[in-house]
Amino acid sequence: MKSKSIGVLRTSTIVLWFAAMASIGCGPQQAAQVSQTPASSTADLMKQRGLSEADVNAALQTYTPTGKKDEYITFASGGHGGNLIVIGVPSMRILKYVGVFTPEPWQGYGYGDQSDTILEEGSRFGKKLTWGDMHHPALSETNGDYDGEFLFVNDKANPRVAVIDLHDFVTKQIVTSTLIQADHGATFVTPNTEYVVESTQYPAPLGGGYAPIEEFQDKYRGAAIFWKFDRENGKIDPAKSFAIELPPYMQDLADAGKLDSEGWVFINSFDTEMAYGGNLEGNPPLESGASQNDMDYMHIINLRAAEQVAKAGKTKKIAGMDVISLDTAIEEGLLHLLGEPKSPHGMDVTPDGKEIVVAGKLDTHATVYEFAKIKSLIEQKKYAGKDAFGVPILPFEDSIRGQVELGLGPLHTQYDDKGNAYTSLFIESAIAKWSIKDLKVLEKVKVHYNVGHIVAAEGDTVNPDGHYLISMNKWAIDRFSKVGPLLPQNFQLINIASEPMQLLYDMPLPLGEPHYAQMIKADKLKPIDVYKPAGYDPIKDEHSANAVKAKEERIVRDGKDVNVYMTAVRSHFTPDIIRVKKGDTVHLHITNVEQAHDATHGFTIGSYNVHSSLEPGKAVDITFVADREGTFPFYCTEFCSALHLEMAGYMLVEPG
Ligand code: K7E
Ligand code: CUA
Repeated sequence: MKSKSIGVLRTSTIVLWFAAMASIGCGPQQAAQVSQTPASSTADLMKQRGLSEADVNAALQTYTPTGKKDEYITFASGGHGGNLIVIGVPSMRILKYVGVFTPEPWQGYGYGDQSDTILEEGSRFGKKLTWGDMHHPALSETNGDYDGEFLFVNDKANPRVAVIDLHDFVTKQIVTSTLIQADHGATFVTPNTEYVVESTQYPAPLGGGYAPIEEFQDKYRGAAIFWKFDRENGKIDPAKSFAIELPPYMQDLADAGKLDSEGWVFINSFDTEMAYGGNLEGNPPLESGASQNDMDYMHIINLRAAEQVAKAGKTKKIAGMDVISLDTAIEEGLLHLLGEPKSPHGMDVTPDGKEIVVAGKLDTHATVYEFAKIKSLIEQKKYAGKDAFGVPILPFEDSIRGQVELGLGPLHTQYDDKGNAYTSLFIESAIAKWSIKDLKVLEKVKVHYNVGHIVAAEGDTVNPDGHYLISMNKWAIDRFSKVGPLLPQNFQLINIASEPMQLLYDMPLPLGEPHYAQMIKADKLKPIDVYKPAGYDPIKDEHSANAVKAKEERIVRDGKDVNVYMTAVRSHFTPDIIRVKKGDTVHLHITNVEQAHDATHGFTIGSYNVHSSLEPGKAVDITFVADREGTFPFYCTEFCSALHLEMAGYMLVEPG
């Protein structure tokens, strides 16, 4: 009782204190005199911790008391950590990691038959991959707004696209095509998620064969893959997907058109010089070879028309993929190029779909292109020339509305609800806020340090929310306590609704390099609490054929195969003794028969690398060979109940 009343008193005192601060604009000392007694505790706290009024103001904008939820959820890629990070905003609390390209033991992801199938289907050239370089998550959209149903994300290193179902936050599919050998313009979705775009970064012979690098211009190619998404099944349908062959430039970020520009896709590129390195062989290093030209090329793809051409079968099969050749793309008018200032990076269609903002790393401007102008130039066939492959180039001057000088190293742009754009300035370590209409910088805010992408609330939709923006900084340097030479990245939360913009919070992110993120209104997500009824296979997304009900537990031997039908419930596994012979293949079928919220169990057998997570209602299958005799305790790895330590058993492997 006593502590409760003190709590109430303290809260009201803080409120009073802030009211006093606001009304008379005074410092902490004077404020302490306004309210009566324990107000000094806030002032004292500020003094003790060396906090300014601005610090406390920022803290009050992010502090989230126990039991209160966040207004937004951010999905950040985990970079070369290969897994997805789910973060609440404004609290900046990490809510979950989702196993995607990298096995994730907590979720049992990659440690059971089902999730292993997913990692297996992400193999390339027969090699199973256990990591990925995750760059750009894309939430599924309906009419250009995030709908909270699915999330797609790419692996740049081993070009792949994963599908995560947001009804349970589980990776359901990984698709890959050996057509290409690295991606970057991925993933981006069309406004109704008909297609998930994945385009190349580094050109290579299509299909993955060898060709001398001296034949770069002839034999190396880029491509854009349009993965067809089947929302009913929650899966990409590779059979209905297709690709377009692109010139051997290094295609970079992409974006899908929306509203006025729906049905079109825009992809940046650099290295239109087609340099390929060779700095020990008498050539300039790749980086300088690729930075000779003053202009690189935006690739403009008419996706609607391309879809028709693919449907008409004007494709050839390469690596199992229907590919529209570069010649066909030119003939059918599917592909146009357009100059872009040197080494562009970000490619961001404005919320109204009317304009495209391109920021060039080596240029201090962002260039604003008008889609209507681009479209009319294409219709009039008004070209400035053709590239070495015969792709028509649209005239730069006739396609832009203007440029805005932003500062050093502009990269990525996001939008708010008031007609403003925000562009990250990598070299300057700042974010520039600018008016789209006036092409004028309104304000800059410093960030720490080397900002890459930025993400605004609902920032890639047709209706951005404004308010919050996260600066995804590559370097942390001196922002946190020292942890050795490998440092976390730093996410800085910024209030963009205030004037001036206000830096609110630093969040270290120690999992790979989160390149990009998307931020969705939390109430758009409707994930389930438990798998109902018990016995659900989350990967196949159906009731498991091997689900086990209480009282139906059993061990069935069939030759050297031993099937163990097991249930888990607080606080025992049934059966709790498994007897096998050395050399047997053990098939565990475990169902957590609980339906209580958060009643998760784990299951592990020591020294056998057997592990699983059993969320309420989940059924898993685990197969392994009992190749070593001995006595192996198994137990529950989640502290699920008072008798959790007793939730255990033995696997006895008799000598064969
Ligand atoms: Cu790191 Cu979008 Cu892959 Cu820019 S990308 S920073
Ligand atoms: Cu079940 Cu601990």
